[in-house]
Amino acid sequence: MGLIILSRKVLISRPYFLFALPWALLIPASAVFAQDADHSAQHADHSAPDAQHSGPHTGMTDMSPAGMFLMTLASGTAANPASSPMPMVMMHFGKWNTTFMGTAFAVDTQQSGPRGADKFYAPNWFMASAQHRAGPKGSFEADLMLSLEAATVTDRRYPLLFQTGETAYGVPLVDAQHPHNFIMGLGFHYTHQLGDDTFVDAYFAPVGDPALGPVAFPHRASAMELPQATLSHHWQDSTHIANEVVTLGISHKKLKFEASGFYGSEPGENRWIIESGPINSWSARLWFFPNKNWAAQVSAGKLVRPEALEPGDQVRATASLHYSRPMQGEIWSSSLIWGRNHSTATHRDLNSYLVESVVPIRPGNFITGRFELVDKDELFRTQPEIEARLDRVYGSTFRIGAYTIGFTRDIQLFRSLETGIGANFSAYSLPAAIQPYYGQHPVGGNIFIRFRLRPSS
Ligand SMILES: [Cu+2]
Repeated sequence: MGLIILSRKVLISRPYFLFALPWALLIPASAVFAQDADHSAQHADHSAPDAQHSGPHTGMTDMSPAGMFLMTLASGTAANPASSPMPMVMMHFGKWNTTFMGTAFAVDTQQSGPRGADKFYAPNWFMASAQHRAGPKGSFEADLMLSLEAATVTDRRYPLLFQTGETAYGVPLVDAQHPHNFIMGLGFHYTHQLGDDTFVDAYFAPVGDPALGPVAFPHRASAMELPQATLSHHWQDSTHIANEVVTLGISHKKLKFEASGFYGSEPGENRWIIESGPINSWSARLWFFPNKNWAAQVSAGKLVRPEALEPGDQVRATASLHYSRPMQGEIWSSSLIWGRNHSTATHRDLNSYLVESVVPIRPGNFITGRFELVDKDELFRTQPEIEARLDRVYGSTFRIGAYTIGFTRDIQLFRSLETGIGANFSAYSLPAAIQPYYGQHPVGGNIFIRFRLRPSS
């Protein structure tokens, strides 16, 4: 299976119309915003090239400290380092400050070996927020995040060797990643400034991101140039789409503590609906922001029955460290993440470790990498005889290493979209016991186009 992208077969068989869907969302929106250039649009990284003052807030109207506090959030109540890029378009309507962000990739992936596959797919998300003062010390914000992956990732999956988590057509996904829900987020924040450096915030989200784990990979600064999911997703940040999320937080100076209650089940296969259930799961997270370049968190949570087809609950613990700083007129961003799941059904503790970075070597030229070690015990879930035999000779859990290196180059195709073309390549390490099923040296590759809403400057 070579990386032959433009063969005749590929051109005929691939559903290129899928390109159109995320664009259909992004292009008209960005065209509208581009006309509004005068009073909108600051780019967090470019608006503060000297990095001495604080980023994306200029150009906003009537923005209180509580409002600025809310502006720093990337997904739910999780935050990238303050100096991370936040490519958002800002507009104001009366007393409302609104922001718009969007990213879409069109990807051709090829994965080697007996369990590999290839596919054309398009991960994407689009987010809008509207913020309003609420009293002299408070601010209210509503967030809506949408994804069309349920349409642009056909067959309820895209191939990704060694990936596990959730189901497709009633069968656990193995060597494949699920699409995200149409309504990825629908949440409401209220933040109140108690003192000079003290804020309390409340977040309620029928669909949202509880206080557990780092910023999820689709929104993480260090993962911006990698379209594919992390193998650690269900160890670290898979709760970014959860239902009935209630989070209360308090921050003082460089520390922030948050606690959440939420419905623990992962999204079902119907990605178009909003699910609901009892608030049966909880999490807590402590953040430390030593300065604008660093963010660190530790968090833990209990997820009641997260997987539809697996008995038992999960106790998840995560810790992560994130660093961003200006470089080459862009931003260099890195993350170091650990996540562990304890299953109450199997009593196994499974660990995951991730290092990830995107380095601008020149303006508009990014080298990116991601290295992961993940303990997987679900790779043979759909093949019980093989699973039982491996369990006798080797054990239940296989430590997989994934080593990805990639490059993206910005090309200027559209005035209102940051367009880039890129590629990445992954090699894997795996125990000898499972090499008969994956090959000795499984590899994967992706070639992609990336579109991101460009703030007009
Ligand atoms: Cu996800």
